[in-house]
Amino acid sequence: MYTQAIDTDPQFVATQGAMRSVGATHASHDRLLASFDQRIANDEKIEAQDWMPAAYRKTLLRQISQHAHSEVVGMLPEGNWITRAPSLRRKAILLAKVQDEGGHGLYLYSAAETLGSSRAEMLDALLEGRAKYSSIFNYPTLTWADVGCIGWLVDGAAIMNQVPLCRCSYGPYARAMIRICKEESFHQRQGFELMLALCQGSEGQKQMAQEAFNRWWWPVLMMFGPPDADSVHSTQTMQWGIKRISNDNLRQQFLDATVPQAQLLGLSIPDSDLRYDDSSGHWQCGPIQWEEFWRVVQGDGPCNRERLNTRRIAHEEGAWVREAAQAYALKQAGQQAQALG
Ligand code: BYC
Repeated sequence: MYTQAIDTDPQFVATQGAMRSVGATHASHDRLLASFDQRIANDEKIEAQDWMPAAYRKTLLRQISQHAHSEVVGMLPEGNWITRAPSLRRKAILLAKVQDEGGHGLYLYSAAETLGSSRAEMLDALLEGRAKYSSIFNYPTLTWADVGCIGWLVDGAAIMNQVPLCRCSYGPYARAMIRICKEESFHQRQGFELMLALCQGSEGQKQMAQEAFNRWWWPVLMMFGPPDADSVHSTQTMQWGIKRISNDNLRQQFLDATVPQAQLLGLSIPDSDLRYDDSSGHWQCGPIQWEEFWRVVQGDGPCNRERLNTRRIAHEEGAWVREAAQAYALKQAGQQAQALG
């Protein structure tokens, strides 16, 4: 449980109570909103017990729960390779990485819970197809090189997107992101190292690396979200200090960092329009197929059905664990109550 949840300002409780019982007057709402806006302008952190506009709460809940779902669904493409990792060392690394992703899901569900939604409600939204998760996890991992590409490219993209989230205006989300980013950094390095080993290996290994790279390159560029002009949430979330850097700017940062890495690996980038623009000092990619992105986001990617189905089965098969944990917690609470008389 977050400690700030018990550190509640009595004046806030009184204000909330009054607003609930007699209905918020416009004046009191305007005062609260002005104070919230001022805190955002001052770059202060908003905490779970603080007043916040309903729309701020809603968009955070949407983004953090989607992020949590992405971490948990993101365990599946790589999880498929744990039994087939080519050495004990690779298996140990992959196990640790996939376990980290599960941990990220837990921190993020906990951060989202501070906004007033239960984990069961969030999971229902995922399993019933009402909540999104990252488009990238709807692509298959056909060979061992796909595991390298996920680490190098997907986690590399995740770091670009998530480091600015450590400065997010909502405290519990920002703090969760600090540890997540440290772990993502290790994930990215192990992916690059895996790709380096393949690219320095036999002709067959090099070919495997190139083919996997060809599959992941475009979906990873899409992962940053639609172009800024089509991003429905960016303007507001940037005003609120949730999103600090726009989708297109993050995509550009990723491109500039990753093209030289691909060149170092000796991989050819599957984009005949890719060029370095001397005047801006940036790499420019060819047109992104946004129809493919929206198709995947709307549930019609190569693995959408498989991923959700696997999560549904895991949820059903895990029911006994949840029931046992609840029964144990109830028993403990009963024993404690008895001991206190
Ligand atoms: N996939 O207005 P926009 C990881 C949706 S986990 C699916 O720009 P926003 C990892 C968007 O939700 C990586 N949907 O949205 C884990 C919105 O639809 P709704 C996950 C997408 O929120 C395991 C609509 O398109 N990272 O790295 O301002 C192993 C319009 O978009 C996507 C996070 O979740 C997408 N790619 O910006 C390895 C980070 N992009 O909700 C690695 C936190 C957009 O209105 N999230 N949509 O129905 C964010 O930073 C932002 O939510 C996004 C999107 C940049 C993703």
